[in-house]
Amino acid sequence: MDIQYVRLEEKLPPREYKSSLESTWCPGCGDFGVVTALTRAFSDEKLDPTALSLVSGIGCSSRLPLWMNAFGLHSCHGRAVPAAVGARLAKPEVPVIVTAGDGDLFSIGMEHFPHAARRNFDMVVISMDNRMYALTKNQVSPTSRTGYKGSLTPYGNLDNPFNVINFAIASGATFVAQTYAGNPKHMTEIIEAAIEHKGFAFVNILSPCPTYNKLDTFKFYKGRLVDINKELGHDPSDKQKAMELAEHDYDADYNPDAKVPIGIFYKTEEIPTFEEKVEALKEKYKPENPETVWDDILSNYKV
Ligand SMILES: Cc1ncc(C[n+]2csc(CCOP(=O)(O)OP(=O)(O)O)c2C)c(N)n1
Ligand code: SF4
Repeated sequence: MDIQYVRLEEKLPPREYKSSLESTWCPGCGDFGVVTALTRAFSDEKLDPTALSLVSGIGCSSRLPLWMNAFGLHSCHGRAVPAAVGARLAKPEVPVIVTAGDGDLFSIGMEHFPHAARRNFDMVVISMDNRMYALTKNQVSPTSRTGYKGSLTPYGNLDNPFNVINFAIASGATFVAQTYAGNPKHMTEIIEAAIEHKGFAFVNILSPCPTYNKLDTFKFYKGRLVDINKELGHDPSDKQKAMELAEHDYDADYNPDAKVPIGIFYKTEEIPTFEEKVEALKEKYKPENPETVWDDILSNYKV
């Protein structure tokens, strides 16, 4: 069953998707780039600000819905994904975009991510990955590099970073991509592809925090990024290759010459979305046809 999003007849200019509130982010924060890319993508996709939901958790990055002109739910720390699932099920014709931090999604909110992914809800989950907790003033997150010095790890992080790309693929996400806050064109293309994808789309955006994170800076990413689709010809239907390519990101922790891959790692549209399955059930058991329900239920009890 094909569920279509509400779309405008004409494109709105990107600025129409921004709210009048003044941002409280620090000058130079990578997250500004994410706002720019989202407004461009919403404009290109002709999304209607009155039929668009942005859901976040808590963190610097999770403030994003405040700066946007759309419905926004600034929920609880770690609960962006389940709140977004509720929005999806209530109104399947309204696109839902989660924008949250790597801490929000992969520390306290970790248990929600794989279950939303495997159920293949048709939504976009964006991690604004600054590789630490910024709002609470610089603690390590699951994506922090080994050796990262945060306020509670003055001798350096002992943990190995978590590979969010491979986790998303292994969880059953049907679209998995990575992009970079310093490249608005690439970010916009990836966000548009994620919105157009039918199913659970995960986009990791490498978004530097110049105030606290002195390792994962714009300077660090400069010259390291490799577009796996355009430069390496990666075919996103190749799941095994996708997982191999994603490993390279994490070499960057140990090898100063390592490259950081961006692009669409994995994509399949062969798996139905949860919302499509619900619509099919509603159609099968619609009120005009009540005996179907009883036939099906009673058939389970036949001896
Ligand atoms: C239940 C709960 N636990 C802890 C906190 C404190 N807290 C607020 S934001 C945050 C981490 C934010 O990191 P991240 O999600 O990566 O976002 P960033 O600020 O880096 O953008 C924490 C631990 C909280 N607000 N609520
Ligand atoms: S502390 Fe870092 S992540 Fe938070 S607004 Fe400032 S630069 Fe951005």
